[in-house]
Amino acid sequence: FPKQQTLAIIKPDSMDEHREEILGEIRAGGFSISRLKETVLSRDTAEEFYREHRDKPFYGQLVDFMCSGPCMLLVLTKENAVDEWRSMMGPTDPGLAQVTAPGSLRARFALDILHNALHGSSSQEHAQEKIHFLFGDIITSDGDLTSNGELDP
Ligand code: YYY
Ligand code: MG
Repeated sequence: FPKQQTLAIIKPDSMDEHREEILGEIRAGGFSISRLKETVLSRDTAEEFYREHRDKPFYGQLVDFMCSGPCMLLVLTKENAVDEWRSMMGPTDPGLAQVTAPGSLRARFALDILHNALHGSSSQEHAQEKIHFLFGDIITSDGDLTSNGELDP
C-alpha cells in the first residue's frame, strides 16, 4: 500500500482521561503524526465538519458535543492509513465494538454511540477534504502534505 493521510480527532469525552494513552496507541500502531492541533471547535466549524449528517436525528447533539470542550485534531500518515485507523478505532457504537472488536479504541474508551471517543475519515476523499478544511493543507499526489505556510504547532 502507498502512504496515505487520514484525519483523526480525539473527541472532547476522551481528552481528559485517555488522550495520552490514545496518542501512545497511535504511535505504537506505526502512524506518524504529521499535524497536531488542540482546539475548541466553533459551532460553525462543527456544523460544517459534520454537514453530511445534517438531516439525521442526532445532528444537533453531535454538533453540541463536538464543541463542548477541547478536541485534538491529528493528521496521521501510514500505508493504508484511512482503513488502518478506522480498524484501530473500531465501530461507531461501542456496544457493538465491545462484541466485534474488543481491543479497539472505541471498545476501550467510548462511553456511548454519541460520546465515542474518536473520529476517523471514512475515505481518502473525505480525509483530503477535512484535512484541508481544518488545517488548510493540501495533500500532493505522492501523499505528502503541502503546508499553507503556517508552522506546525
Ligand atoms: O464515521 P463514524 O464516526 O464511525 O460514524 P458516522 O455514522 O459517520 O456518524 C458520525 C458521528 O455521529 C458518530 O461518530 C457519532 C454520531 N452518531 C450518533 O450520535 N448516533 C448515531 N446513531 C450515529 C452516529
Ligand atoms: Mg463517518
